[in-house]
Amino acid sequence: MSKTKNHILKLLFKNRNDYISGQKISDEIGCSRTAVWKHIKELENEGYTIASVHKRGYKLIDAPDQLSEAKIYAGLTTKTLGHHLVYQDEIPSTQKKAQHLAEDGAEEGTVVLADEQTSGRGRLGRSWHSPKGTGIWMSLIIRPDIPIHKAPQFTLLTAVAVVKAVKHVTGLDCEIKWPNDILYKGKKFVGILTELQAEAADVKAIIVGIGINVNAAIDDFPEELKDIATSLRAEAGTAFDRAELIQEILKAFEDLYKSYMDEGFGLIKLLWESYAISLGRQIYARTANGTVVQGLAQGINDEGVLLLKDKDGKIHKIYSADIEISSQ
Ligand code: BT5
Repeated sequence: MSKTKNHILKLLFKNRNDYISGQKISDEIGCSRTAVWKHIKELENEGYTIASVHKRGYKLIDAPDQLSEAKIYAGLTTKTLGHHLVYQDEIPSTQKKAQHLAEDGAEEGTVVLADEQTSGRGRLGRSWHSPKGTGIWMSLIIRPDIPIHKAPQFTLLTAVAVVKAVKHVTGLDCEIKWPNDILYKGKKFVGILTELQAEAADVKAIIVGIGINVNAAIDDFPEELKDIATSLRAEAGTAFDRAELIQEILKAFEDLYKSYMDEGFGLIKLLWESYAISLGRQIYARTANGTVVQGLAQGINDEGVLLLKDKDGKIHKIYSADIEISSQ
């Protein structure tokens, strides 16, 4: 979207409850009223409903579920998170872009968001299906002053933020599967990827990638995902406004992040445990080197590490793994 059109859209969102005159828009932006009118027509062609009344001006009535910086800013209630927003219609991976931006010194709270990813990534080099127009693909850059061994706690913090936001926007109660999946009735619709930039033992930046299937139809999923994945629309039977969900996630994340920095991991641990499906169940944990540990999931410790008790009563600390929940 052109800069001028984006600016006009921002003004329309900002004045959503009122008319804004063509003259005022053209004064603020520094273009002619004819140019304003031309851009308004273009926005209407893109699916925006804009009332236009003689002598009063323009008023935004309805916006399509099309992501844009303007739409996200308009309802953002955070203090800083997302105020620096990098939005692209198409990108290889928001995570990769955020990594580069963080290396170049991007400020804390920067968010990278895209409507489509052409090489979305999961953990361990896996791919993440990120089609156009139906999901949330975003990466947050934060710079907490913490030692690196605490960074995995941010995967859990993020999961709690997403569960809360999903409940708020859709009413659905979903569950967390350690460490980074959010499921609804056993099917995955959210993946979280937490990556780290460090200097010696300290965190320089944490890049939190969040992928959410919002309005995708199951039929459109690739074959290998049809049985294991779902979307919010498929579960609720109705489509959701992605911008609203993004705004809620950023708010929930910012609040939990503040609680974390002020008071530590305690509250997040409690909330996480209340949403977790794996606790008290028999688990198989397969680590990256292929070792499998089987045991009863006891809980997480203060660092967010999963504790498994094997049949001999020995407690294993699982730092990173794929887990499978036994049906017994
Ligand atoms: C994850 O990895 O679940 C982390 C996914 C993070 C994606 C976000 S999107 C924004 C940011 N930019 C990126 O490039 N990535 C992040 P993992 O636990 O390794 O799970 C990957 C597995 O999930 C795949 O091997 C598939 O089986 C499955 N999968 C792939 N796409 C999926 C989708 N859209 N919905 C549900 N499951 C999916």
